[in-house]
Amino acid sequence: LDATAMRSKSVYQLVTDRFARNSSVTTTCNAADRKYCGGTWSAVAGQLDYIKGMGFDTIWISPVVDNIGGSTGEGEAYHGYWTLDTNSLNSNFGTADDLKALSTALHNKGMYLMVDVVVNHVAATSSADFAPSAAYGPFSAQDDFHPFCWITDYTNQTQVEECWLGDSAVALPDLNTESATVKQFWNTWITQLVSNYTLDAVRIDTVKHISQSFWPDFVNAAGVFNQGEVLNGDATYVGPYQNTAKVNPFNYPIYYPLVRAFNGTNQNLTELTAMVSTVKSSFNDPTLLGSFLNNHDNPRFESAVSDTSLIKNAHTYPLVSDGIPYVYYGSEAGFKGGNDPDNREPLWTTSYDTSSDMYKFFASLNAARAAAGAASSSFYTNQATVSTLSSTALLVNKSPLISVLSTTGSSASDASVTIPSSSSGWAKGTKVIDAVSCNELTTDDSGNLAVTVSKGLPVVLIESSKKGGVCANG
Ligand code: ABC
Ligand code: CA
Repeated sequence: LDATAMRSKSVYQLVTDRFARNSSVTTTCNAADRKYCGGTWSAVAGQLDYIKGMGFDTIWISPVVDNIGGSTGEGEAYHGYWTLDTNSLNSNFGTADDLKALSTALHNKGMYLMVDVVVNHVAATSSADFAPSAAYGPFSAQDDFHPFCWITDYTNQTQVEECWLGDSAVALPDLNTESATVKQFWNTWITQLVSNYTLDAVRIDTVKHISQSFWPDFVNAAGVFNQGEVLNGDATYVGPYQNTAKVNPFNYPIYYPLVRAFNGTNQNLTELTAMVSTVKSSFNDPTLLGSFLNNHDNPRFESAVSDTSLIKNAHTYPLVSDGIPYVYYGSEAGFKGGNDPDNREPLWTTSYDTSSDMYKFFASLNAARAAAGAASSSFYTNQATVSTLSSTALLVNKSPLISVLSTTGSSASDASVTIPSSSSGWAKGTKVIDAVSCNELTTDDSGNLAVTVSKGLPVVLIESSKKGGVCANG
């Protein structure tokens, strides 16, 4: 997938070890134990209809390469980020043929595969006395690494790039990504990985821990769309990774204000609207950022918020605003795990229930997004306007999709807001449908639309004539 093709995709993020396993495996999986639970690529391939049924067309799977084995002070490498030999696959998840079969199975369903890649480091249970060996595959020379030092100050960019992540239990020896051999290796490696497994996109780990000058050649060698992790909430810090380094970051700058906007009733919305403006001025193209509410590194939103309407409003934002939406597995199942490792629960305990309220909710949002994209060729490239309609209602205008998000919560009495014709562009007597309630509304003689927010639920509107698969089942 190139950027143009990726814009219309909607991504489901999963941790391979936790999403699906062969039904003959019955051992208990406690996320808190930080152990392998038996998830595999072939089991993922067996549950693609569950993902597709929610309207997602792309999966991001956790890293696939060989990791350090055994147990450490921080458990096992079930998440896949503790690379040993990047030239081999992690056999806990299957074989090369299994991974190829997953890629093929996706493509046969009109779906796409994004694989997580770790370029910044390998892993070890030693730090100061770490000595690379042949077990590290291509990186067996001391020169392939930056000398040992811990990152202790995240505001010191030299440290962030050249010192090591991790701690004394599991160190992440930092690769010398300035070295010509290391650079050359990675560029060839990513070309081959994409080709061997027919990958459609890559998720790049720890982007800010490598010099910006490393990235343009690497993403060019990948040749497919990339979404990169620059874990920082400051848009002016993250922006240059897109503008100069050619990586498309996840939208961490929006993530923090988004969580704060909905993590209680009647929160102030101006931090979020202000950040939308800052993002617009900091990135060349905000419509290529990765939008998310949950992921594997942060406590699930549901760990702090139990109000079902606040949860739905917060989850709506990434799907109806700018950027490529990412939904973390388990959001559809009401998982509430907090910090890593609790946010990496096994999904098989839910029996892949497609009848839950949240499962259907994500299907409705994806249908609305797809309908908007089908109705207007500029839907994905035009930047949304985000403003407040009242102190508790946010208007997200990404024409032809117009949403009202509310912070009042599920116990609130009905509230009325008006979407003016001047922002919607709707003429008088236009019929629009709410993808969430499936209610149909009609604009008044001035083209304004009176919207009743019921039980604090989000309202996701599109003209009825453009509704496509929205509310196809009633
Ligand atoms: C293990 C244990 C954890 C334990 C941890 C210390 O060690 O499991 O319980 O807490 C992998 C595994 C993890 C594992 C780590 C380390 O390896 O998944 O389970 O944690 O062994 C990426 C991946 C992540 C992965 C790695 C390593 C990197 O998404 O899953 O972790 O390959 C930093 C990195 C970031 C990394 C993240 C986990 O750590 O930059 O790439 N994620 C500040 C710093 C950030 C820092 C963040 C969290 O804290 O600036 O650089 O991320 O430590 C905002 C600010 C931000 C600030 C946040 C907290 O607040 O703007 O700058 O981030 O307002
Ligand atoms: Ca580094």
